[in-house]
Amino acid sequence: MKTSPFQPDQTSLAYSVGITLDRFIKLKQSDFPFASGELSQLLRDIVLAAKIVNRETNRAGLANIGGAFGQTNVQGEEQQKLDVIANIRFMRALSKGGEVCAIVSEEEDAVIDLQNNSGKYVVAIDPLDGSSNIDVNISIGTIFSIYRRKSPIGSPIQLKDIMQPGREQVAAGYVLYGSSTMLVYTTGCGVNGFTYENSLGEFFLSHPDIQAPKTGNIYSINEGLQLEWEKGIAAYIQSCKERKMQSRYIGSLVADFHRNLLKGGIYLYPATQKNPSGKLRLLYEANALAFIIEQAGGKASDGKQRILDVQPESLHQRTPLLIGSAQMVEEVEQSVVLHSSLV
Ligand code: P6P
Repeated sequence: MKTSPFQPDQTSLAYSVGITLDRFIKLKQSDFPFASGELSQLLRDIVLAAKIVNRETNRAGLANIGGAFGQTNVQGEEQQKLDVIANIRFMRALSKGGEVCAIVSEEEDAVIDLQNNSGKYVVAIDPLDGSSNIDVNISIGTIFSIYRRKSPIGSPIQLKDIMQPGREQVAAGYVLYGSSTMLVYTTGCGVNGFTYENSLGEFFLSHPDIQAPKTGNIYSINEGLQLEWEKGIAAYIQSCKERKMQSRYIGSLVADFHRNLLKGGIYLYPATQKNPSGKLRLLYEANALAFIIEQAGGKASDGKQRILDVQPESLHQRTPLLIGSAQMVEEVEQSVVLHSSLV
């Protein structure tokens, strides 16, 4: 159908290039009939911090802010300087923005209670995932989830505000600091991607209405851990090899996830001897990507159940993660069930 010159085809580059993220957030606010603008403002606060972290990431090598910070985080992982900087930037933006009452961060042991009696939202965030890749200039990312608090506004933060299953998210997204910097997010009405134009300091809509291919030809897993996989995972990966699929593993979750989201594929981080509950974190890694992939038509599972249905029991809880094209996730789930029944 020919579009009128005054109604540009929304997939055209001309259309998308003109839309900044800020304008898009405003336009999409109408998706929420009772929206009063707080969620929009919260998204803008996150975007501001992302722009600052992007700048810091781009200059890490020159400004001697790459490399190790000399301390370990609550996970016992060696903190990189950029980890610490990114955490500070997001904490500051969310605190000053005024829309958030509590934050769960990979870099913080406990919940950060912002003592903000008017804050309606809780944010779970991995400020800089994959930061061990900084020194070798491999893409890294920020991952965030946004929840509405459950307890009354103004009352003390309660466990039920923090320990919400992923299906309760009102928004989720990631920033990929790569060959270009992108921000991809959902508020439950589809998934849209924005590319940062450094010279203008703006994100522009570049990937409207992202749809995950139903299947794909890429599998992403750390093959060095093959001897530790359960039989169902090993059998599935063997079948990928027999079908001559492509093995692509960057070792940076956001980068691997983003490629598979756009091209079709599956990322797997199953339970291993070192990480019997999986390596990745439920609250601030798996849940956000699971919300995004489902909104794009894909799937996310821990091998037994939908990631978004997992009831969190602890802040830094780990989970096995099988995420990507729907048919591929279904296949590996079937393989896990089949082989566990054969035990
Ligand atoms: P491994 C980075 O440390 C991370 O959390 C993810 O970004 C990445 O996908 C995974 O761990 C890599 O883990 O054990 O394969 O090095």
